[in-house]
Amino acid sequence: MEKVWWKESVVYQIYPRSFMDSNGDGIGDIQGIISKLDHLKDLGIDIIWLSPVYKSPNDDNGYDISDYKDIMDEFGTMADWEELLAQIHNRGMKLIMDLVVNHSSDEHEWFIEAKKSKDNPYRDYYIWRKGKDGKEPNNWESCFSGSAWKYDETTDEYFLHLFSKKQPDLNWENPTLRGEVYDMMKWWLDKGIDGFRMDVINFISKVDGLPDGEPQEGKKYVSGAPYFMNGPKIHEYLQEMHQQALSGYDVMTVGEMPGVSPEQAQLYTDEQCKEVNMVFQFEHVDLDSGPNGKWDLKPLDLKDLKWSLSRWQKGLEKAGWNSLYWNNHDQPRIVSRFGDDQNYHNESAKMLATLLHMMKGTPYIYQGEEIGMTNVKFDSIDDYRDIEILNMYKEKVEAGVPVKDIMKSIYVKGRDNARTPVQWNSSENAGFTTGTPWIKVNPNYREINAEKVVADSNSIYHYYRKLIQLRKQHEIIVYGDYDILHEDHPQVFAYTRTLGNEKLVVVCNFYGEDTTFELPEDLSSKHNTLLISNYNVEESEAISQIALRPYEARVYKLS
Ligand code: TEU
Ligand code: CA
Repeated sequence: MEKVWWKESVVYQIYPRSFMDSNGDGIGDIQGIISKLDHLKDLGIDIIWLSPVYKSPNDDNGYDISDYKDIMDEFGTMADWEELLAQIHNRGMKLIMDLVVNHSSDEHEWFIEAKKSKDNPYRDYYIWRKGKDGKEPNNWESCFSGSAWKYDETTDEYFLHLFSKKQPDLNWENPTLRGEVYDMMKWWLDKGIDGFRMDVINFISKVDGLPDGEPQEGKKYVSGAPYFMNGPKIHEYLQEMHQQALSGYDVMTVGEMPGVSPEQAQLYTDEQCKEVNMVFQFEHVDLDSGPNGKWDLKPLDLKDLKWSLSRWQKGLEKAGWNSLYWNNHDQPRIVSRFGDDQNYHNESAKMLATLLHMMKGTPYIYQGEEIGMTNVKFDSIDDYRDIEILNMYKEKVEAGVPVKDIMKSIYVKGRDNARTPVQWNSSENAGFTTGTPWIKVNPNYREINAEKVVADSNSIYHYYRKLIQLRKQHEIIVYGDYDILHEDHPQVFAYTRTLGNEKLVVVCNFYGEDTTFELPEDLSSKHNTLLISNYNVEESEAISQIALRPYEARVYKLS
């Protein structure tokens, strides 16, 4: 397996709107980010992934782009962005930008033109169809509720939008559009960026004819996923993109790919295929959803998590590469989700960090994760901002679902859990802004904030720092092979890593009760060194039978 920098790096995701506000307008911005770069450098971060900062009407907080080559006014100017890049590079870190090209904003100049007439030169940049029997061209549901089609009066046709009405899908069948995208990518690469995170990039190739999705009892619109996820020309497009835009630059790429399997991920990330370096898969964050999608709440079964993470570790062992994440701007906070943010906040956050960071792949940390930020419960729907939440709420209220039940699903799964402002200190608004924040601060900021955890050597923050340092010190954490231990243990997630004669043993108690874990004789008989743990461990302790306290995690190196 080839050794490269992006396999040995740790990435930190910034969602600019919620990171740090420098001018008191309540909205995070680029100067705010610059003011906090030392926090990231001290943590040990190598690469920053910046969620979109381009011009946008913010229907989906920047994932609806109206100008790919300019900066959103609220975030600053291109000069601010250039300063950001320079300041990141000065600190020896790298910057990857978000590439959102499955769709643009409906306020992008291309779409404004495309709407004008059927023979406009930009018409074919988007996906237009005639209605069928006075209805939408097909029965696909938008990811943000309702039909995936919007009717346009001027030309009496519908356009496709897999996300919001203000995010029309781009037509990748059109070579001119593809060329524009590659030129735009090179324009940013020439500014010196270090790569891209590619938004829903496995949605860009749609099946010819856009067939109806499988009808479902009682549903007007249904998923069209089989006809746009990992579509027929996806590999062709990604290879073309690599060849025409990326090759020749020493950069990294990560493709966000809902619905991807390990087998497909291997094709996307195999170094021979020249598509992307790694993908974001969703299997492990879909395990607590029922058959009716993310709002259909279901408790996590540890067996499922072991099965899923293990098959991804093994699936990309020989070719390809994994990304490792618990959190991003679309996911609820992990300590609230798979940990216990009430009784074992510190212990469970550290256990989850250990479990993930000792695996094989490139780890991603989402802003606030390193200080143990939690989910939030706002009493009123008026305090929520996310379009996915607001559309779902409206649809369910109209369908007669009790508000109490809707709010419960928002508390558990809503994207705004991840989007409350970063809690920097215990001053008003958590030090995020001197004005009124665009979304309320989590009321627990006096207990949970960066200033506090940086000052406390036993904190979640210092634990993350140590995990990152260990990855730099031990090649086995980056390149060692993964194998699960005692797959059937009901309470413990344990595995080994192996590189040559070296072995690592990772043992994590996933629950708030004591338990014991028995190491196989061939491992327990070896000399062991404790690399990290979230509890005090006696040095003399034998490891044949490990007594684990609530959410206890330990990593041993054997020799
Ligand atoms: O998300 C794509 C995606 O898979 C979403 O359906 C996501 O899973 C959803 O938020 C689940 O609740 C990307 C971005 O990360 C997201 O923020 C954008 O809203 C979306 O694409 C459209 O650009
Ligand atoms: Ca601001």
